[in-house]
Amino acid sequence: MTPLPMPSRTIRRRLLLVALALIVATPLQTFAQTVIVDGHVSAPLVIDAARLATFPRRTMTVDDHGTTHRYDGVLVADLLAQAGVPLGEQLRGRALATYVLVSGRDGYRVVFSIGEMDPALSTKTIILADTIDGQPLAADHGPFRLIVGDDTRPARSVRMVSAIRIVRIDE
Ligand SMILES: Nc1nc2c(c(=O)[nH]1)N[C@H]1C(S)=C(S)[C@@H](COP(=O)(O)O)O[C@H]1N2
Ligand SMILES: [Mo]
Repeated sequence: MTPLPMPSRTIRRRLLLVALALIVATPLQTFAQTVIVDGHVSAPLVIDAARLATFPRRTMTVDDHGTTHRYDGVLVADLLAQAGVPLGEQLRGRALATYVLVSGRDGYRVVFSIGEMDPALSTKTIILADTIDGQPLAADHGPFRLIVGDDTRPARSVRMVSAIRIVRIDE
C-alpha cells in the first residue's frame, strides 16, 4: 500500500487559514453588528452602520430617572418602507393584522403592531437609535437600540437589536 502523498506546504497553509477563519467566524456571528429586517416583506434588508447612514436622521429625547438623554437614529417605519412593507394609504384591511417582532442579541423580544409603527397612522415615534448624547451606544446597549416615544416605561426599548421580523397573523 503506497502512503498518501504529504500535502504541499501551500495547501497546508491554506487548510490552516480555513480552519482559523472558521474558528474566528463562529463566535463573531453572536456579536454581528447588523439588524435583519425580514418576514412578510418584499425585500429583506441587512442593516449595518453604513446602510443606516443612508436614512433620514431623527432625534428623540428620553428621561432616564431625571436625567435627559438625546438619542439619534432612524425611523423604524423608514426601514420597513424600504423592505416593502405597506404603510400610509397602503396600510389598510388585512395588512393591519400585522405585527413587528423586535429581537435583541440576548434573546429579548418585544411585539409592536404595524399600526403603531406607522407615523401616518399613529402619533407614536419609534426609532432605531445608534447614538446616545452624540456617542455610539455601549456594547451591551448597541450598536442599535429601539427608542419608543410615549411608552411610560422603557420595557420595549430593546437593546442590542438584531432582528425586526414582520408577521402577518392571517397567513
Ligand atoms: N435586549 C434587551 N433589551 C432590553 C431589556 C433586556 O433584557 N434585553 N430589558 C428592557 C427593560 S425591562 C428595561 S427597563 C430597559 C432598561 O434599559 P436601561 O439598561 O437603559 O436602563 O431595557 C429594556 N430593553
Ligand atoms: Mo424594565
